[in-house]
Amino acid sequence: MKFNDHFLSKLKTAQKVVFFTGAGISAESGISTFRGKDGIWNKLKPEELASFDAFMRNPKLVWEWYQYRRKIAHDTKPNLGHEAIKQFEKLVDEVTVVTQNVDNLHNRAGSKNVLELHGNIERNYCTDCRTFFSPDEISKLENESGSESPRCSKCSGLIRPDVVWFGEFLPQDVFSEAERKASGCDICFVVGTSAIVYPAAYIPITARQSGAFIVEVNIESTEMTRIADESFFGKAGEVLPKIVEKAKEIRIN
Ligand code: BV8
Ligand code: ZN
Repeated sequence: MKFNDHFLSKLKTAQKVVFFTGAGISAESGISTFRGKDGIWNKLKPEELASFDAFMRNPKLVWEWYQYRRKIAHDTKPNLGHEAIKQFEKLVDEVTVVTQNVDNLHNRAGSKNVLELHGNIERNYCTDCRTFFSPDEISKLENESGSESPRCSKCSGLIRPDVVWFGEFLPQDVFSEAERKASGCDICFVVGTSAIVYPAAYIPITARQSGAFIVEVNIESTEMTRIADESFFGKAGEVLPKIVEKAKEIRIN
C-alpha cells in the first residue's frame, strides 16, 4: 500500500485520533451492511423494521429481527479492522471510537473509549417504565411471553432494544461527547460507512471544520470521499492493519 508524504507526516505527529465507524467495519466479521451490495435495505424496508411506529405496529416482527441480528453478532468475533483500532491506543495519546454500529464488536475487541451513537443491541429496556434488562432476564421473559415479544416484569410494557431508530433522537450526552472529541482530534478516520445517516454523519464534518485530517477507509467512494484529505479504497480489515504497521514504524524511528 502506498502512503503519501502528507498522510505520513500527520500519522507521525497525531496525538488525538477519532475513528468514526459504520457497518462496513463489521462486514468482514460476517455482519451484513445496510446499503450497497448485499445491504439489508436492498431486501427489507427500514420503515418496516427500524422505527418506533414499525415496532408498535408489529412488535413481534421487529423483536425477532433484532434477536436474529443479536445472535449473528454474538456468534461472530471482532475482525482485524476492530483489532487494528484497538492497537492504535498503544501509539497515540488518545483514541476515541465513535460508532454507528450496534453490534458491540468494538467493545469486544477491547477498545477503551467507545461512543455508541445508535445504541447497543445487547441492551434492552421497557418502553413504559424504562427498566433495563440483562440478556439472562430477557431469555427468561422471552420464555414467559410464549410466541409474543417479551414484556416488562414490572409493568407489562413492551421491551425494545436500546437502539436509535429512524425519527428518534440520539443519546444527547453521547453525541455531545462525540462532537467534542471530533472537534479536538488531529486525525479522523472514517471507516466503512456510507455517511448518509444524520446527525451521525456530522461527526467527520465537525472534525474537518475543526482542522482535523480526514482519512476515509472504504471499499468504494462515498459521501465522505469529497471532503476526505485521503481515501484508501479497500477492506477495513486489510487497510487498517497496514496503517497501524506504518504508524509503529514511523513513530518509533
Ligand atoms: C434524527 C440503528 C431527529 C439500529 C439506524 C431526509 C428524509 C427523511 C429522514 C431524514 C432525512 N434527512 C435526515 C433524516 C433523518 C434520518 C436520516 O438520516 N435518514 C437518512 C437515511 C436520510 N435520521 C434519523 O432519523 C436519526 N434521528 O434525525 O432525530 C429527529 C427526531 C424526531 C423528529 C425529527 C427529527 C436517527 C438515525 C438512526 C438510524 N438508526 N439503525 C439498527 O442498527 O437497527 S440506521 C443504520 O444506518 C445503521 O444503524 C447505521 O448505524 C446507519 C449508518 O449506516 P452505515 O453504518 O454507514 O452503513 P451502510 O450500510 O450505509 O454503509 C456501509 C459502508 O461500508 C458502505 O459504504 C460500504 O461500501 C462499506 N463497506 C462494506 N464492506 C466494507 C466496507 N468498508 C470497508 N471495509 C469493508 N470490508
Ligand atoms: Zn416496565
